[in-house]
This record gives sequence, structure tokens and C-alpha cells, in this order.
Amino acid sequence: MRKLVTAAAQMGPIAKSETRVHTVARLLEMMREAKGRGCELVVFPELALTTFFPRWMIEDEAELDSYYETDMPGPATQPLFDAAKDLGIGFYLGYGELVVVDGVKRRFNTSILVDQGGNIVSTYRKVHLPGHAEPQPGRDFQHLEKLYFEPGDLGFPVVKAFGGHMGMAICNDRRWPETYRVMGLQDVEMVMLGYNTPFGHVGEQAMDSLTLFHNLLSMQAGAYQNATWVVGTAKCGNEEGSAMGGQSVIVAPSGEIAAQAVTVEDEVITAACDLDMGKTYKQTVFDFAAHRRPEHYGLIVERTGAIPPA
Ligand code: CDT
Repeated sequence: MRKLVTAAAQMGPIAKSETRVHTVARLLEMMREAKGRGCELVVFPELALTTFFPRWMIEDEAELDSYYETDMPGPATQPLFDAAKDLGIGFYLGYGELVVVDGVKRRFNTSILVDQGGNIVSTYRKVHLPGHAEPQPGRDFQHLEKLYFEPGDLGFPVVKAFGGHMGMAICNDRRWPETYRVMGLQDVEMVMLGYNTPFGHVGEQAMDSLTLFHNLLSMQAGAYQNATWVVGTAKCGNEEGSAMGGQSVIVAPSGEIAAQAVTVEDEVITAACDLDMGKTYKQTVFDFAAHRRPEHYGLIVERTGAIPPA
């Protein structure tokens, strides 16, 4: 048994006016709570340092820039790294990343994995960006991730850390089987992901009522089909008038839910995750080397959109 006691530190809303210092204080409090409950790793949400700004069309570049981090750690986030080292607890953190390359600003929806020594051991940039690149008329809230971020350019790295094989994804990535399978093929043992999932984003009442069902469905399927733990952490509740789903979960490689949040506020859930638990599946029904048939999977990488038969 390789036990990794893990927390998902769900966040309630972050107001537009909330300072980084205040938000980081909320994260630190949950980090300490997780440590007190025996955790070695805590998973925070996507864009955990600010309100979910892609809901608005922001014309002013300085205002837009204020939602991104140019340094990691920076002055506001250094306390998280210091606490990781002092307490001996690692963390996953999602944030907006702004880098300048050859004089050009590049923006990514990013997550990092920080070890118990306060070192960044992996960086991931969100691949599957949802929403639109232009504001949609008639909507109360936009979803402008395609305007404010470019698709990640780092693939889906899996690294050795915390005694296991650790991978990351961000929000909408959790709906795509390719996300998990690319990591499954690197023998991933735990996928950490943060999310902000507004209700009403599909614009259809019937589908909207299934938002929470789809949240669990996608993570439980990804966990089971790749025999990996999945730790999914929400930012949720009513944020600036936009209601977002909670339901943070820790899913076992069997697809079963080991822990689940019951509020839409700051809430720490934990599970003692045995990183060896996926082995039984990986050696039998999901023995990839024995059973996969990649010669028949070409379309997955050759084709993006579906084309009906002639
Ligand atoms: N943040 C994010 O990726 N949210 C999406 C919902 C919006 S789709 C327009 C998600 O998959 O939860």
C-alpha cells in the first residue's frame, strides 16, 4: 500500500473586490486544516486567486492583466510556498499566467504542483479551453476563455512526486477522455484538477439541470477507465451573481467516490488514497499493453470534428 492522504480544498466565491492577500489567507487556512487532518497534498481550484473573470468582456488591458500572475511565486503567493515547506504539505494551484515572450504577451490558464519542500515540480497549461473568443449577445454572463487564454503548449505531463505518478488537468479538460488517456498511458496514479463550472453555460434548461451529474460522470469515468485517483476541486457558489457548481470529489481508481463536498463554500474534504489501488485494474481489465488496439484509433489524432458516414 502506498498511502497519500490528500485533500480537495473547495472554495466558495471570490468577490471581484477581494484582494490576493485575502484570498491567499483563505487558502492558507484550508492548507493548515488539511495538514491537521494528516494530509500531505492539498488540491486547490482552477483560477484560485481571483474571481472567474472570463464571465465578463474586459476591454481595458491593465484591468485584464490584473487577473494574471507574472511571477510564481510572486509576493502575494510566496506565503503558500513558505507554508508548504513549514508544514510539509504540497499543493496544486490554478491561476492565470501571463508571460512575455519576445515582447509578446502570452496568457495561459495554468496549474502548478508544489512539493512538500515548496518547489514547483510540474506545470500544466489548460488544453481544452471552453466558451468563446467573442462576447455572445443576450447572455447575462460570458465565457471568454478562448479570448483570454491560448491553448496550453505543455501537453499532459505526468511526474514522479509524492511517492507516485502525478498528473494535472483543468476544469473543461475533465470532460474529454483524451485528457485522462494521455496520462493513463504514462501510468498516472493521481489526476488533480480544479474547476469553475457556472450553471447556465450550455443555454439549455434540460442540459443545465444535468450539470452536477456530468461533473461526477466525467471524473468517475476518467478515473475508472484509467485506473487512477482523480481529485476534483471546485470554486463554487454565487460569485458576482453567477451560480457555480460545487461537488468537489476524490474519486478512487474503481470509479467510486471516496469523499465529496456537501457545501458550496470553503470546505476541505480528505481521503487516504492508496496509490497502489489502480494496480488490480491495470493488470486485468485495463492492462493497456495487452488489450489496446492503437491501429484502430488513428481518427482520434487525425480528425478534430465528427464527419458523418457518406
Ligand atoms: N472553467 C471551465 O472550463 N468551465 C467549463 C464550463 C464552461 S463551458 C462554456 C467546464 O467544463 O466546467
